[in-house]
Amino acid sequence: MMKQQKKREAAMGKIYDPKVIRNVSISGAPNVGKTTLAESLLYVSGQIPQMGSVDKGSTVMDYDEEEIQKKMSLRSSLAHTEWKNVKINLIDTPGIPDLVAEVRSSFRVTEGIVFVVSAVEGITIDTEKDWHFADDYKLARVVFVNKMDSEEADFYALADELTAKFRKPVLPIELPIGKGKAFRGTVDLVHRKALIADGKDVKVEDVPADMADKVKEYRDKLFDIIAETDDVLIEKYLAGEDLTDAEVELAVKSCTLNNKFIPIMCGSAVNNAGTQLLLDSIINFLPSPLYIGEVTGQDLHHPDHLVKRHPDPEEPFCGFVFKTRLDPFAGRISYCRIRSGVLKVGDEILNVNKGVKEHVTHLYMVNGKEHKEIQTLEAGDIAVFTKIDSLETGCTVSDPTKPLLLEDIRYPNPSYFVAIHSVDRKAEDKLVELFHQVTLEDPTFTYGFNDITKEMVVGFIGETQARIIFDLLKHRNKVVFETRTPRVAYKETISGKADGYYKHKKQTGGHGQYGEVYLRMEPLKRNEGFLFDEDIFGGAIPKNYVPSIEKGVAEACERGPVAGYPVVDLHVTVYDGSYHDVDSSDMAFKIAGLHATRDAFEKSKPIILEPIAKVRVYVNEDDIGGVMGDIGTRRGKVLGMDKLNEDVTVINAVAPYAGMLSFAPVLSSLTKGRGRFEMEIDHYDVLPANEYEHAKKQAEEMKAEEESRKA
Ligand SMILES: Nc1nc2c(ncn2[C@@H]2O[C@H](COP(=O)(O)OP(=O)(O)O)[C@@H](O)[C@H]2O)c(=O)[nH]1
Ligand SMILES: [Mg+2]
Repeated sequence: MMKQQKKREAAMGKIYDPKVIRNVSISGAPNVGKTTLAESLLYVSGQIPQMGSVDKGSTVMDYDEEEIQKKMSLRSSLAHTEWKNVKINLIDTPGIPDLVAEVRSSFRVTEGIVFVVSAVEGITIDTEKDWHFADDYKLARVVFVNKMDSEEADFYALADELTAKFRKPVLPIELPIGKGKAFRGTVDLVHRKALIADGKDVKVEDVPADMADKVKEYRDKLFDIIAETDDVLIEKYLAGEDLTDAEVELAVKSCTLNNKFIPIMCGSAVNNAGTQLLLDSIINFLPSPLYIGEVTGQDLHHPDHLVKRHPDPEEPFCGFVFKTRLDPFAGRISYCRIRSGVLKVGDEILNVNKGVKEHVTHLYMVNGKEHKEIQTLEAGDIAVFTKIDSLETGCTVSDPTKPLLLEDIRYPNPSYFVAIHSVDRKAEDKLVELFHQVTLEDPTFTYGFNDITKEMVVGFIGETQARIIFDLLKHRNKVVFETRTPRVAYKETISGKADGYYKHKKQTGGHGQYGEVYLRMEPLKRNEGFLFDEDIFGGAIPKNYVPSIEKGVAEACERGPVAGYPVVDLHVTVYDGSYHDVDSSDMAFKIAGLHATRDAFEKSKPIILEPIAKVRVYVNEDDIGGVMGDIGTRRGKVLGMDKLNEDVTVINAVAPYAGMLSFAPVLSSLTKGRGRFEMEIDHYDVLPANEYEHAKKQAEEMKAEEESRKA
C-alpha cells in the first residue's frame, strides 16, 4: 500500500487524503499583518527559501503591480505549504471591508480561519465586520495577535477585550514572553513550554520563572472552559488532578471546532515569532475538509432532488469555482475547490451553470503568482485551471455524467453608484469591455446603461472599492473617463383623464397623406405600465392601421410633456377617426397617433414620477436613532426593524433614490464606519412639487448634452 502510494506520488505530484488537508482563510482588518503572517507561515514551513516583505513588495501573496505599489492586499491570494505531513492551503484576504467578495468567497471554501488582530491597533470596526462574517459561515477560528514586537502591545488587555466584544470566551492558549524590543517568544500553555524565536526555528525552553503565576492563571482560565466538554475531564479537573497534554489538546480541538471558545495565539509575523506554534495549531485545532463533510447541490437530472457529496475521492467529481483572475499572460485563472471525487489532467468536466463541457488540459497548484503544474487533485483540496473561458466565479464543475449544481456565493447588493462619462464612442466601447472584465474578478461590481438618463452607471459596495477599481482602470488600462453623481431616472405620468385628437393631412404633389385619430387617455395605477386598446366606432379606421397608431402613441410616450421623461402608467384607447382610400398609410396614422397623444397629454394634468428605493441599513443599536433621523431628512420612510444578531439591527425603509445617492458617506460618518446599507429601486411614486426644478434642470442638461454629441 505504502509503495503504491509513493509510486502515485512520483507520477502525479503528491496527493493528500482529505484528513490531512487544512484550508485556511487569513482574515482581519487591513494592515494588521495578514500578508506578512502568510509569508512567515510559508517561510517557516519551508515552502519558500526567503521571507519577503510587504514594504519591499516581495511577498508571495501581494504580487499584483497595484498591490506592490500600494503596499496592501487588494485581492485574495492562494498559496500552499506542508507542515508535519499536513497540506495547508492558505487564502490571504484583503481586509478592506468593501472587498467583501474576496472574503465571502474565501470563507466559502475554507473550513478554518486564522483571524489576525494587531496588538497595536486592537479591535477596530473592520475587525468586527470580518468576525461577524465568520460567525455567519460558522467557521472555526484561532485568533493571532500580531505585532507583539511593538512597544504599545498590550496582549492581556486585548484578550479581555476580545471576550467582551464578541460575547464568547476568546482565551489565550499562548502567552507572550516580553513585549516590544524585549519580546522573545511565547509560552505554549497547553504544553507548558517556552518557544524562543530563533530565525525560522524555535528554541524550546522551560517557562521563565517570572511567568509562572501568569501561566497558572491562564491555564486555569482555559481549563475552566475546556474541562466542561467531557465528563471524565471535569471529574479529573475538579478533583485537582493534572490533565495530560493529550487530553488538553483534544479538548481545545473540540471546543475550537464547535466554536465553544476561540483560542488566542500571539507573535510577531515579521520576526517569525509564534509562527511555528500557529502552524501546529492549524493542523491540530482547525478542521479538515472531513469535519464539515458534505455539500448539498441540486441534482440536474432530477431538479427537485437534492444530492449530497462528500470529500471522498471515490465519489463522482464535483468542484466549485470561487475566484477568477484575468492574467495578462496566463489568461483566465479559475480557482476551484474540489468537493468530491478526483480531477485529472485530460478529464472532461461539465461547467454545470453554462451546460458546457470542457477539457482539463492543465491543472496547477499555486503560490501567489507562481504556478506549479500537477496531474491530479483529490477531494478537499484547492487547485487552479487556466484558460477555460466558460468558467466564472460561482460556477459548479462536475463529472459530466453526474451533474449537480452547488449554491452560488451570496453577495450584498451595490449601494454606491457612479455615472461614467467617457470622451468618445471608442473609449465607451473599451470601457464596457473593461467593466465586463472587472465583474468577472469582482462580482459585487455592476454596470449598465440607463436608457432614461442616457448614462453608464456603475455600482459598488462602497467608495473605497470604487477608488480601487477606477485607479486600476486609469493606470493599468489607460482609459480616460469622467465620474459624476448619477442622474435620477425620472418618469412622467398623467393624473387626469383627457381626450386627444389629431388629423394628419398633407397634399404635396403625387400621393397625399391622411389619417385622423380620436383617443381617450386615462391614468393607470402606479407601476402598471402602459396599456393600449382600440374601440373604433363602426370601422371608422381600418384595423390594419391600428398597430401604426399604437406605434405613434408609444413614440409620444418616450418624451413626456413636463420635462421630456418617458410617460408610464396610462391607458390609451383609440375610439374614432377617419381614413382616405388613397392617401392613408401606416406612416400617416403613426403621425396622427403621436400628435393625438401629445394633444391629450396637455389636457391630462401630467406629473413627474421618481424612483423609490427599498433600503436596508445595517447598524448598531446606538446608531439607530441618528440613522433613522437622517433617513427622514431624505424623505424616506422607515417600515420596520429586525434584530439580526446581538449587535446588528436592520432598518427597513423606502426612500427616494435621488436622496439615497449621497447616503453612503453620511452613513459612514454617523456610524463611525460601522453601518452599511443596500438598496435597489423598487417602484415609482409621485415627485413632490418642490422637487420639480431639479428634475427639469436635469432634463435640460441631458438635452444640451445630446445636442452637443450630435454636433
Ligand atoms: N512591528 C510589526 N510590524 C508588522 C508585523 N507584521 C506586519 N507588520 C507590518 O505591518 C504592515 C502591514 O502588513 P501587511 O502584512 O501588509 O498587513 P495586512 O494588510 O493585514 O495584510 C507592514 O508595514 C508590515 O511590515 C509585526 O509582526 N510587527
Ligand atoms: Mg494583506
